[in-house]
Amino acid sequence: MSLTAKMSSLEHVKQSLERAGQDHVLRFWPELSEEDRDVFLQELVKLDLKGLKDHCTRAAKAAASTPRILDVDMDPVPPEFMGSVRKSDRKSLTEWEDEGLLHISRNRVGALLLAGGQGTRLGVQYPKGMYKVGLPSGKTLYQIQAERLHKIRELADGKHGSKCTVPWYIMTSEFTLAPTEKFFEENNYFGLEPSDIIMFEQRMIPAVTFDGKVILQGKGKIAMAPDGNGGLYQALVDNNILEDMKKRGVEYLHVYCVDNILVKMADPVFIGFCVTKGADCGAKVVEKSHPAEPVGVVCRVQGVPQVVEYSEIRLEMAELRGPGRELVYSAGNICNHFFTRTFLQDVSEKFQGQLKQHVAIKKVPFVDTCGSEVKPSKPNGIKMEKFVFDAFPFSRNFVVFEVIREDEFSPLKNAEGASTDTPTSARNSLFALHGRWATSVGAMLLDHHGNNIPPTASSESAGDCPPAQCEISPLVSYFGEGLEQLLKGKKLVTPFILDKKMAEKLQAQQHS
Ligand code: UD2
Repeated sequence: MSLTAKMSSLEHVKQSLERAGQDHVLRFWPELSEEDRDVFLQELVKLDLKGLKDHCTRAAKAAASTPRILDVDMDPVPPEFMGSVRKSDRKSLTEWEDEGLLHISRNRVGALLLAGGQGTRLGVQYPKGMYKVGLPSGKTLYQIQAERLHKIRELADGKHGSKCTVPWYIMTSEFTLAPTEKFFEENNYFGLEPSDIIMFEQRMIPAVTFDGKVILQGKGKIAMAPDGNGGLYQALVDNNILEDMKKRGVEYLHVYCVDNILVKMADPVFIGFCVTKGADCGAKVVEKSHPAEPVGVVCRVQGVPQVVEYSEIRLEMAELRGPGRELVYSAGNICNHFFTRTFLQDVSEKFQGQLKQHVAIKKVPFVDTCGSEVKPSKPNGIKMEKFVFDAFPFSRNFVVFEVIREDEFSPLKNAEGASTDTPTSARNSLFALHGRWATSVGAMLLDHHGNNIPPTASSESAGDCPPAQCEISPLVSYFGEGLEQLLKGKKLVTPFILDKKMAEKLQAQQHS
């Protein structure tokens, strides 16, 4: 940029900040080096300066008001809009799966990963998907997901004689884009076609103090945060992702969050169920483990589908039970959604402005008026976020699909030492599931003394006795299929890894 252009940009930024009541942002400008000024100016030019005043006022106002209780007009989702793995017969499940596999084989299905979060609770400085959960294979969450995508394509191709692709859209943020790109490149895209992995960035917005001032994180740096996983809808427009989907013929999207080690990528059963029901939008749920479990409840408010977060529901409502003692509001959101492309297009183009804003009160490091960096010991800042499920109210045909927690949901949220959702609980859930797959086809799991280890129903029921370490590569089995011919009657000394090589060896033994 020429000097004159720079001066005029600076002048424009200055005036806009003054108009927004945010002139403190340039307080340390005179102290900055020429290089830091250039970087800061570029950052400021990219900001939505017109909307800044509104953003700051709205944030301060929202943080000052008491959280809304939404449960007054709440109803469970009516049974006719619900499907359930537990309550369905084998025939229906197979039909849904066949329907899903057909669409996959015709290149109509894509997977979309929400990976713009900062993973603060886990406490790592890199994207959560790069986390190694401590499996015997050493795989990361990204690798597990990539391999499940591989396998689901293979299963669809095997059934339909196709050669399909399932594009993998990955929404990142300023924090996660570069390391994620590098990681995929270094790992050779886990064997997937690089052109089928489409990474894009969501927007960042400034964190604000309780009196509505943009927080300066450094003398020449504003504290910015991603705009929540509901930033997806804006990001789809910003990055022409919907056009890309259209070009590829993708009609159905499986949208999911990064941290569930058991996620069924592009799950054909879920997709088949939603398509069969003619849904434009769907949510996978698990039965809540107890009334106070901190997950959102998928329900209807004034007849409109939505997720009521645990902070928006009173305990007496969460505890309500039906005639069979079952929880009335039991549909726990697991951030696994189905959207048609046209629905995404509608939300992104027509309803963007109507999406709710949620307030998160956080500790945000800042520079004080003397220019010293401060790490606050108590919350001092407001981050505004949109949530991906806030698109549900715009659905014309919304469905819910309940799956079995032990088979499909074990999120990695917290660092080791926390009581739930840790690397150990995630790993154990996977071992327990894979152990059940192996024993259900007639294998025996043994410890290194040769003693039989019984399969565990779940990682939690294992208590002090963790499940046997049995890890089955997604490249061998997506959801327990194809194992009988390999494992029937086998005694497996744990830790046991069934990877492709081992599968080929076992196959060769069968034939010899
Ligand atoms: C999410 C769900 C919650 C429940 C839970 C189950 C939302 C808003 N909440 O809660 O209802 O289903 O998961 O595990 O969906 N992300 C972005 N950009 C952002 C912020 C987050 O892409 O600006 C991603 C993040 O990388 C992750 C996903 O969104 O993959 C969920 O984010 P989270 O872990 O912060 O959400 P959590 O656990 O509070």
